[in-house]
Amino acid sequence: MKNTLIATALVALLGSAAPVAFAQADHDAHHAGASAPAEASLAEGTVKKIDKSAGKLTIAHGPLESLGMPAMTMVFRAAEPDMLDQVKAGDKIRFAVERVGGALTVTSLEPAQ
Ligand SMILES: [Cu+2]
Repeated sequence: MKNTLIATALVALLGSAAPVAFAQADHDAHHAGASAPAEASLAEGTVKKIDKSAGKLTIAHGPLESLGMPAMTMVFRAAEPDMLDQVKAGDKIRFAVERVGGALTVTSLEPAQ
């Protein structure tokens, strides 16, 4: 009887510990960020300049956690030339940025409400 109780207690202990261990692993993977999916949270920014001939735009952006970048004003490549027709200097936007071939590239953007 005593052995049975100990065995039961062990099973209960292991049973409750396992999900915690898995949750911890997921948490760490999420923060590694190296392979963060494209739909990761959008950054916020204000368009400062559009350069259609170069296919680039300048954005004053907030902190970009996925890139470990503080708020700053900088130039991004536009993934699609059409994106540069959707915005103008002074527009507030929400945008996704990815490193494509070494260049920080805006892969999607939308007007901020
Ligand atoms: Cu930046």
